[in-house]
Amino acid sequence: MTPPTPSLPLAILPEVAAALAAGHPVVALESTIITHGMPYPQNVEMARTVEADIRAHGAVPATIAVMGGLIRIGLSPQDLEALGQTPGARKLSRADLAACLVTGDTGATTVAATMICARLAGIEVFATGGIGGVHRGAETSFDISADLQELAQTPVTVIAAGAKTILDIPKTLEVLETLGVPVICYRQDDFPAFWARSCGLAAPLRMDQPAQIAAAHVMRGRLGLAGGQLVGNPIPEEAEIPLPAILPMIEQALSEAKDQAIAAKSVTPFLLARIFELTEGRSLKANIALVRNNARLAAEIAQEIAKLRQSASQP
Ligand code: PSU
Ligand code: MN
Repeated sequence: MTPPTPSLPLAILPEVAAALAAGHPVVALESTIITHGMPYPQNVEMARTVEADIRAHGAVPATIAVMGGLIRIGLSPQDLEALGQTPGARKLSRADLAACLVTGDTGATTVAATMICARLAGIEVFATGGIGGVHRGAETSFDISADLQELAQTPVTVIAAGAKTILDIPKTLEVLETLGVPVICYRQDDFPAFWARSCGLAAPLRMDQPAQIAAAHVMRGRLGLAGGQLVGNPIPEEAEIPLPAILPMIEQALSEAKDQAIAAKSVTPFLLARIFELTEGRSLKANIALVRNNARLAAEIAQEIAKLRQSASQP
């Protein structure tokens, strides 16, 4: 990995910088899930727990956000707490990142923006909950998350529990295929649907070993293929909310969003917050369990990539 250019507006936490310099495994984490995905204080608690999970599995966590005109790669406990309590934090995707750095606002990175920042810092693996995708009714609204395009152009492997059924999952998989993004399911054939372990559709690829996922990531680089990989890691069985239990709440949240003319960047946060209320917190518990599960797998993949990079650099 080449070290980041000094002129970049990056502030890398010393622990993360030391790990990157030594070629040790690092896992990036997004921050929109903290500011727009969960209520305070569970959001900060979740972020701390996930960081601890990554450490316990042999990697260094780097939560990413924009604060004070800098891309922060790794947040101190105080910064994490402050971010979790910033109600006006901006939601940053590819289109918003540069503007937020210039205005000095506090911004939370989505999957797309986190991938961009991770790459700038030299981090190759990123754990999250669910990715953005093609929204239901996209044929009229044109609402397709920038996360999908980012997966097609930025070389970071993203571990997620699939996509929420607030989205149109078949269309999301079609777009990923068109964009040439490898969608790899971990230890099962079906693409996971966030709260549920399966969406009823097979994913194009399946891998059962973190070392294989790591090797495929490195192979893509060797082939000069742009973009990353999406790994679908199903929610642990004991935390699963089966589709029939969650679907009525999703339908209700979607119809409220329509009635209230919620659009653009507000759609996903609105739906997440409503589903949390409608399930009386059950969705939040599941959400935390699946992010932790993804963090553990990401740490294993990051370790395998670090091993491959190390052996490649030996004479
Ligand atoms: N889906 C989830 N939880 C989330 C998000 C999506 O299940 O927290 C967040 C992520 O940060 C994702 C973003 O990158 O929402 C996608 O937003 P949009 O659909 O506006 O691109
Ligand atoms: Mn959108």
